[in-house]
Amino acid sequence: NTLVIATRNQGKAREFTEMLAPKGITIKTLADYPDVGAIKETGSTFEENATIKAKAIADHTQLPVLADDSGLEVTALNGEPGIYSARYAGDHDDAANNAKLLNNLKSVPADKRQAVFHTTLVLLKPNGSKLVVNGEVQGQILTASRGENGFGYDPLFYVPSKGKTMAEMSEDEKNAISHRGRATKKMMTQFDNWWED
Ligand code: ITT
Repeated sequence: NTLVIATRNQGKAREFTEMLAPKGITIKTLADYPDVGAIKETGSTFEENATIKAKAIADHTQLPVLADDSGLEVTALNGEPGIYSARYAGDHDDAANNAKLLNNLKSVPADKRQAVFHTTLVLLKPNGSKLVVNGEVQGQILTASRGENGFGYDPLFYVPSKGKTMAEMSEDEKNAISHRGRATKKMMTQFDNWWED
């Protein structure tokens, strides 16, 4: 009765653990599998990369797996950083990524700073049974960080309908409207079918 979340990102792990709590299943993450090496995300889409992560961990653990590939698509940057969001500034360093984003947008005015957060979730069993769902949320990139919660690009991602950045929201508020929250809600409606499959 165990689901492995194929992530090393503690922010993602925290959000999924909270959202999946009502399911009453045992959640593990890659923190429980320290012997798993780096997984090369060689795909060219969110779905390809989520599937690569899910397959590697389903093969390794022989357990059902949830993988998340996500990123920020900024209109004025032709959709960048997109699938490269984690390593935008080289290493996976949230502060450096945010600084690079602000720098690349420094001449872009307030009304041209639209962005989308995208998540693709892949559920995969060792027997090959697979479920794919997507979620998105629209926002704007601010010119300076606001808020202390969340992770990654959250302090720069302003959601007009809430009047807050993602980092100014509580975890429940973020999960209610975020790309990952929306994808997870869709996943939940099909989860039991997949789990029994
Ligand atoms: P795993 O592959 O181990 O899951 P990762 O952080 O490398 O962790 P991704 O390859 O999917 O994950 O990279 C997504 C990046 O996009 C992530 O590192 C953040 O910088 C950003 N991101 C994704 N979801 C986010 C969110 O809810 N809030 C802020 N930034 C987010």
